[in-house]
Amino acid sequence: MKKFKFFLIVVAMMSLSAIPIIAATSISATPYRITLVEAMDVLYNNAIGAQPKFYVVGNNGDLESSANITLPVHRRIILTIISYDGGNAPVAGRYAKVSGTVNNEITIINGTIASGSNTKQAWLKKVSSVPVSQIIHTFTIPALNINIPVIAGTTEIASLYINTTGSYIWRCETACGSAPDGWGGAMAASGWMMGNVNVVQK
Ligand SMILES: [Cu+2]
Repeated sequence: MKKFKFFLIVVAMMSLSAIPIIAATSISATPYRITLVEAMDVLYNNAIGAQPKFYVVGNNGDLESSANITLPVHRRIILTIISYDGGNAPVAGRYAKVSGTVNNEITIINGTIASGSNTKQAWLKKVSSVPVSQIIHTFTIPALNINIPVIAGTTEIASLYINTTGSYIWRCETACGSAPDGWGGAMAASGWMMGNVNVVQK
């Protein structure tokens, strides 16, 4: 009887210690997928009118606020950014370079907004920078050296890892907002062209 009890205790201890190892392995092996949608013509207020805005596609399929984005630490993140926008915005040249992603690259799928037979398509093209003249926004986390220039009307896919937990600011680095000089409105509003990224064990 005593031997049997000891056996049960050993089995219980083994199974308790094994659970976290199995769970950690299976979670980190699965990529974490997050989709951002960037749209223009979102009513900011009656004085300013429309402003551009980043949304997070929520788990129920709705467009949710980008004011607080949660990302996992030590896990492959597949970040998709879909822009429904046009034109470009003033930006410093250094933000044309992709950084903080695997190989400092993103995959661009041109043609989210089809403009007829003259639209030049670039399906599944990997790039490490884009022409400054094509940038409408950026998705930038300065403290983590993550920078993804966003081309209007384009879908972009980034693969990245973040290796430190914490709370960081994400922001757009183009002057895409309202006055003064394009840095007001959306550019100064959490959930529009800036917000927090919380990197957690997930
Ligand atoms: Cu912007």
